Amino acid sequence: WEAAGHPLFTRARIGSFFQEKAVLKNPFLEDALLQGYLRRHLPQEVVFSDLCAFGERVAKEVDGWGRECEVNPPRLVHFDPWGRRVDHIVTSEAWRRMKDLSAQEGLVAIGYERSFGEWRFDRCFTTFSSLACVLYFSLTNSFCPCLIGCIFCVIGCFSRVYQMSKLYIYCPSSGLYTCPLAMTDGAAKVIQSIGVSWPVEEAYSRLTTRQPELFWTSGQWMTERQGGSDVASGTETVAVPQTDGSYKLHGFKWFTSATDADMTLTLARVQDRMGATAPGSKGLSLFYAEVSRDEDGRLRGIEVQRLKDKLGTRQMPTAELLLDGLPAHRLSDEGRGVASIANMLTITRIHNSVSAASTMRRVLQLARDYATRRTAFGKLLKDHPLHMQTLARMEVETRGAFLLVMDVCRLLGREESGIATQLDTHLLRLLTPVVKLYTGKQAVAVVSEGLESFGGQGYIEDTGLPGLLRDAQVLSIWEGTTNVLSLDVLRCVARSSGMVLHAYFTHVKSLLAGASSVSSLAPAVKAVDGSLSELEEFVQGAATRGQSYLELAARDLAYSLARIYTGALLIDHACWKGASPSDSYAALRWCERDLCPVAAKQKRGYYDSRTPPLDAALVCDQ
Ligand code: UCC
Ligand code: FAD
Repeated sequence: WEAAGHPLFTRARIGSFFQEKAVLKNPFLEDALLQGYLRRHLPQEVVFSDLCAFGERVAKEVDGWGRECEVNPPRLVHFDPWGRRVDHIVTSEAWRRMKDLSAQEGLVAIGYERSFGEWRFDRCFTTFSSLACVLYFSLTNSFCPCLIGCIFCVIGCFSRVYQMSKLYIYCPSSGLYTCPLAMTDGAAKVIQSIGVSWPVEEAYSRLTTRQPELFWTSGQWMTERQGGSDVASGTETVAVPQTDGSYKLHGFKWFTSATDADMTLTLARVQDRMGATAPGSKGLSLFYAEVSRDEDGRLRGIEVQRLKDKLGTRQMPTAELLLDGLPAHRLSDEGRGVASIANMLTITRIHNSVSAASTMRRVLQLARDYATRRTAFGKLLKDHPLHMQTLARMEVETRGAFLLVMDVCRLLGREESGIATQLDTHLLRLLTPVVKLYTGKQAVAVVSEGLESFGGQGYIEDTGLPGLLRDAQVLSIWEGTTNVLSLDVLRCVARSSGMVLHAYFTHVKSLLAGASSVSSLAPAVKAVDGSLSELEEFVQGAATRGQSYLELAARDLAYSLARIYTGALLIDHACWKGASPSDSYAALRWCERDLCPVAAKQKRGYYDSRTPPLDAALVCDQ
């Protein structure tokens, strides 16, 4: 065209160059660490082939639905054309497809398909029956039922790793459907721990089914206007006993996500005959309610006040609900509401962490692809060492987050399969708030950097990239803010009389012991070991300090726990015989940071009694 004498940019032309977009490829096949981790822990072809096929589906089909959920967000229709109140939350076709897909792919079900009866790994291996298995095999040349049980149990205890790996490749394409799935999983867990019997046996089977037409999702209605963190003081909802033993709930729930759910778990205060309720945590009980409609199509006992206008998570309806006589059943003993819903918090906090790690991974996969397509200053971005250094730093964060998250999933699976040691149980309790608070923050930083790696295009709405950042921002807010979870760390340390920390120190040391002979990792081992000693010293000194000192140190303590443990996991993974040089490099890089900020800040007097007034004066300086 130019050769023919026409200038390139005439009025009607916009130039001939168009940037190729970043392409989402199969997120499972694109993830070397995920594959390595699973190869190390799950030697099963069946898991690989399922994840590979699902990854293909995510890239080719599901990602488009996720986009549709974003551009076609839910809306609330309050009235029908004749003025009757209907409170319909209209969701997109894609959002509804996500529900069916979630059931078909077993995204909740996998976590509960551990139906291997009495055959337990622990029993088989802690008794002489394992010897009997071997004898049986050598005599008959076939597996005895017990050995098969052993194998199944190994599979069973890794069900959570398998399930969460699947969610990990799904999450950024799910249009946030992973949010209702998290709450659904949490509700199933609560029911399982309370006992699968009336009135929740049908609910349990629907929450954990693979059949789309039967599948239910659950809500988690805890937050009220006076408090989302301080649920104990903030909950005003009352439960009025009915003559048949059920209850009617009256109150106002300020945030209820995925409000198109089929059921919910919620908290309320039981009214006595005089209409009085007990205050605080001791007055809260846990309730189960179905979200149903009467013959006129009206919601039973619920009015949807409005949908929230949110920064992100726009794909999903989040509503304010007036509970106006919602029929419900009490699931916990009176006054045991918070303790009973804690199992749900554990599950949803782990899902949150999976989501954080997976969003980091996704933005990196796209940034990596883009770096092979975008040219600046005469060469592709991938050939600019400074650009690759930036991506490499994101990669180190993402690898650390992934290993920390998967380790907590492993611990959860062990606990649920009945093979957890006391150490595992303590670690699971301690690391659940730690992984949630740490990865929630990492996700915002990594995704923000990820957007920048696309230059201006990272800021353009219909690339789909800004939504990743908006959605990441919520990960540190819901399911417990960073500070509230830091205080939860203190709580579990105090309530276990320090046993959770003892488990932590023991396990980190055992991870490091396995690396003692690997010279290339020596600097990393030394760094983690040194930081662990500093942390131990802090903990010993802190035992004599008051509560306000500990609360000031809580966030830095949680960060220290996260960084040191993650360092040990990266080292451990780098020692595995199938590890790559990049695994070692990532471990070395991670361990170059300040792994124990709580020790450094303590030395600088950050938690002394003279600091809070200085902080307050600084904040309030006019
Ligand atoms: O945000 C929400 C849903 C959003 C959507 C879900 C997305 C999921 C991921 C999706 C990815 C895409 S639902 C709202 C979430 N709300 C919170 O997380 C509340 C945050 N606040 C807290 O966590 C507080 O620490 C409270 C509410 C737990 C504090 O309550 P209390 O009553 O003041 O606390 P207490 O008195 O210390 O604890 C009461 C009992 C104790 O048991 P007992 O009496 O046996 O000693 C505690 O040990 O509850 C027990 N407990 C726990 N147990 C409290 N927290 C825990 C825990 N984390 N684990 C085990
Ligand atoms: P506050 O408790 O008022 O916290 C404000 C600030 O104070 C925070 O920075 C917090 O860290 C800090 N803070 C509070 N207490 C302390 C303390 N003791 N020490 C130091 N700092 C402290 N809730 C549900 O129940 N169900 C849902 O489905 C649901 N969906 C949500 C969806 C979205 C998009 C969002 C944004 C929220 C949702 N929530 C839901 C609510 C969410 O769980 C709460 O907003 C969250 O737990 C924080 O509670 P809050 O808003 O009352 O904040």
